Amino acid sequence: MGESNVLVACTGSVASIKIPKLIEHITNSDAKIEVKLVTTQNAQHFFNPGELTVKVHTDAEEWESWKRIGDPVLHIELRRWADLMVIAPLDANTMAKISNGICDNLLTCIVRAWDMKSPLLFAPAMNTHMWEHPLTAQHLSTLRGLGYREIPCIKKTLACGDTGFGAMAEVETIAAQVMAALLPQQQHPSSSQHESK
Ligand code: PCO
Repeated sequence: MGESNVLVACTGSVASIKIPKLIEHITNSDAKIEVKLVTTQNAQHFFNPGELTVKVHTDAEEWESWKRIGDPVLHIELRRWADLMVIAPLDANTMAKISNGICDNLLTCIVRAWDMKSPLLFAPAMNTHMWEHPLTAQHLSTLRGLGYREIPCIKKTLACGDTGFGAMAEVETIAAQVMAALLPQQQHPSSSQHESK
C-alpha cells in the first residue's frame, strides 16, 4: 500500500464545526494517510485549531513565510505536497470564487494552481435559499465540468432553522469518498502523478 497526502480545506460555513470529526475519520482509516488542513479566515470561527492533531495552514502563514525571492510559496508547496484535495465544507462564497478563477487567499490559490490530474473533491454547504439560487447551479456546473467531484449536500434542518437542502454531507460519506478517490494510488503508488515528496 502506498502513502497518500490529503489536503483538507474548509470555508466559512457553520458546517466547519465538523472539521475535527472529519479529520479524525480520514486519519483513523486503514489507509496510510497524512492530512494537512487549509482554512479560510472565516472558517476559523467554527473550530479550535488546538484540538486538531494535524498541521493547520492559514492566509497569515502564506504572507509571513515569504520574505524574499527564493523563499517557498506556501500555496505552491501545498499543491505539490497534496495527492488529493477535499474542500469540506465549500460555502457559497468560495464556490463562487473558484468557479470564476478568483484566487485571493491561500485556499483559492491552491485550487487555482491545482494539478488537474489529481482528484479535487468538494462538499457544498450553505443555507437552502442560497443552494436553490440559480447562481449555485451555474457554479456547480462549472466545477463539475472541470472534473472536480461533488459530494452532494443533504436535506435537514440547518443551523439557521431553515429546512431543506444545503447541509454538508455526513463526515462518514466524505471520508469514504476520499478513500475511494485514493484507491488507485494506494494500490499502485508508482502511478502517482506528483513530484517526489
Ligand atoms: C445555515 N447554514 C448552514 C450550513 C450547512 N449546515 C450543515 C448542518 C450542520 C449541523 O448538522 C451545521 C453541519 O446543518 O451542514 O446550516 C444557515 S445560513
